[in-house]
Amino acid sequence: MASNRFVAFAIVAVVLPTFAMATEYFVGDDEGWKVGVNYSEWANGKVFRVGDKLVFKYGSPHNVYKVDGNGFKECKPSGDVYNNGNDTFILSEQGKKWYICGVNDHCEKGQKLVINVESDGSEPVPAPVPAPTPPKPAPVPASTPPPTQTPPSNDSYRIISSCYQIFVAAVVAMAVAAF
Ligand SMILES: [Cu+2]
Repeated sequence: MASNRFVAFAIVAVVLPTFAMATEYFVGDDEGWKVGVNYSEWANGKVFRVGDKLVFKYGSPHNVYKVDGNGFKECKPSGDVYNNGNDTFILSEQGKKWYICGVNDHCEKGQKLVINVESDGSEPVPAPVPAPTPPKPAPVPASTPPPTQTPPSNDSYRIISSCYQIFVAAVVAMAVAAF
């Protein structure tokens, strides 16, 4: 029946996006991570979600520090330095994330990135579940011919169960009687 197909579609439509959409973002795209790129502009309009990845690609003088809002504002590196030129950060929780280059005055010159990570869209937000359950193609009805027309055989039962049909039956009865 059409309703079954609709249900199948609805299930797929709801389940699919929740795990199939992890995105890998290359910071600065082809420009990579360097001085002279406007990373606010780069981030603008992008939607970062829990589970997505942020990849910093760069050449030798640069590095990456994941800092807090203050470190971002004041260009103060803190914590671990990442400097292998291909640093991947998995966005594991919601909220603002700040990244800066700690080399010389690169951060002051704009080599800094702030993003806002949003929920991954699934309702409860548990720790990332590593079990991708594939969307099962809900069984499409193979053998149910839709009996949309009221079969004449069990009218009596239906008439009892429906006031409207009682009314219709009464009208029919009167019509029959009138002839
Ligand atoms: Cu730098």
